[in-house]
Amino acid sequence: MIKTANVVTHSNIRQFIVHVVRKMTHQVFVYGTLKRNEPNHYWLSNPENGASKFVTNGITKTKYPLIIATRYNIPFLLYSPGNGANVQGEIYQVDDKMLSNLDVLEDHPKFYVREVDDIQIQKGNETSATKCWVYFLKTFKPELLKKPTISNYSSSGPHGLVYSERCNRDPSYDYWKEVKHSQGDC
Ligand code: PCA
Repeated sequence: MIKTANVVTHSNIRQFIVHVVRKMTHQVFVYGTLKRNEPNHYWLSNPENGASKFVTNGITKTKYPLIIATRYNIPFLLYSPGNGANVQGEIYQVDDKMLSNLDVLEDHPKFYVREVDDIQIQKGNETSATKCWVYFLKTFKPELLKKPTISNYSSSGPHGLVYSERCNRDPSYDYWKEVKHSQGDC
C-alpha cells in the first residue's frame, strides 16, 4: 500500500504557509450552532472575525450530555464527563482574533467555559486524538441531566427544537436563569 500521509505536495506546503502566516495556532471543536449549515456558522466563516480553516470531523473521546434547553432551544454540552454520548462535531484551526471573537459569541468565561479536551479523529481504520478547545456549560441546574441527549446536533434535527437566533429573542428575558445555578442552588 502507498503511504501518502507524509508526501510533500504544493497543496500541503501552501497549507503550512497559510497556517504560519495567519498564526492559526488554536484548534477548536464545535458541536452545536457553529457547525457547517448551522445558524452560527457565519460567525466562524466571516474573515472580519479572524481566520479559520476546517480541519476534519471529530468526536469527543469522553462522553458528555449534549442537550437543548431554554425557550430559545440553545445546545449545551454539559460538563458531566461519562454521561451522555460521544459527541460528533468539527475541528477548525483558528487564529487569536477568531478565538477571541468565538469567546464573545459564547460569552466565555461567564456562561460557556472554554476548556481543552481530547477529540478523536477517524481516518479509515485508524483513530487518533488531538487536543481542542471546547465550549462547555460547567455550572448548570442538575435537572438538565434528565433531558434527552444528542450525539450529533442539528438545529433542524428530529427533536423539532429549532434554535432561536439572538435577533429574535426578547432582550429583557434572562434565559440563562433556565440553565445556570442561581444563588442558593446546591
Ligand atoms: N456553539 C458552540 C457551543 C454551543 C453552540 O451552539 C459550538 O457549536 O460548539
